[in-house]
Amino acid sequence: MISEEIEKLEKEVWKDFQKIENLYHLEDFRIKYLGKKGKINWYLKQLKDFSLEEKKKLGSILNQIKEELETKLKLKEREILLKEEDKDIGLDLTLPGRIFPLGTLHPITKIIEELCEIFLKLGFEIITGPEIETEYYNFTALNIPDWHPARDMQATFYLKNGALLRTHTSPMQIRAMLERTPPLRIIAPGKVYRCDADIRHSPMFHQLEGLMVDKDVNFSDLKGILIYFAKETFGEIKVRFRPSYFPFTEPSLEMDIECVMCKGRGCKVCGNAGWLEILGAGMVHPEVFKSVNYDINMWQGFAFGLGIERIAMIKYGIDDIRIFFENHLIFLESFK
Ligand code: 2NL
Repeated sequence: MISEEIEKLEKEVWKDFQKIENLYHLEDFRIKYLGKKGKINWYLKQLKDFSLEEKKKLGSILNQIKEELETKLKLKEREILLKEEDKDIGLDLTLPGRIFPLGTLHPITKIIEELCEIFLKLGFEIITGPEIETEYYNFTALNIPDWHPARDMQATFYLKNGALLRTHTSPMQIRAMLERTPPLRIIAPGKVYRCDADIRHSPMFHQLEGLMVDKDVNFSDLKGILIYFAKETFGEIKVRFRPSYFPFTEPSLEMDIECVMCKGRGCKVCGNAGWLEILGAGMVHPEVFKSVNYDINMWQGFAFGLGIERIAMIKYGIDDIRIFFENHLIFLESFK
């Protein structure tokens, strides 16, 4: 008798329902009884051979079971999900926390922060300024003559209406001198641009410049500051000074550190010299002071400039500057 069979089915359904413990059981159960080819549908299909009266009676019993099951399954599913969530977030306090992927600061940003920190300790102040400049702030005020090769199209990116991308960080310091009155102790880090690209040059790179102006600053103060800076950056290391030339300083010098690779014996990195050039510096040229209206009989100053990528390459033994700008995650994450 089909009605007895349906009664049996109902009992079986509720007995089986009690056994559901997780989402897998629940899905198996749903397929077995409520699926297209499930048991309830199977009986519903059998009804086609019965009388209208029996079809109505048995059909409504089967549909009732179906409806009740659907609501109970929904409740059961919520109950299971809540239990699983408890397991996940609250109950097992010995589980390690979830790890979210975090980015890192770019190695160049890190070096800039480290270098700034050294000068902040010495009482310098960090300044910023525009990357789009005029010939006046980038060249003229720095005593770089009209005929100087640095002004050529091959070296400088010119924009419309006489604007250009700054080729060094010095224009920030010119602006700071015009805005302020001495004494002055400033550090200007930032992006600079030059028409140049190979394993040692990138069209965009970073510099950091420093400037101190006061009534009684001399070449020894400059050397003292630079030696302190080299020790803070590279640890106990030999340094040497060489005379040099820049249009904006007089006298000018360059500082070398003993080659970190070969310890002065000579290698590929230092071109067998045993020394690596790390910065240029000098006493601010009187022509520069004149262009910012500082009285050259009252004020003296020193300035220095260095390439951030160069410092980072020496520090981390990197031989191709382009790696800093190619965004390989393996490279970037190695600085975590
Ligand atoms: C280098 C050399 C240098 C300066 C930058 C400077 C700035 C002002 C006045 C005078 Cl406003 N001088 N800056 C001075 C000497 C050297 O940079 O090799 N940089 C990568």
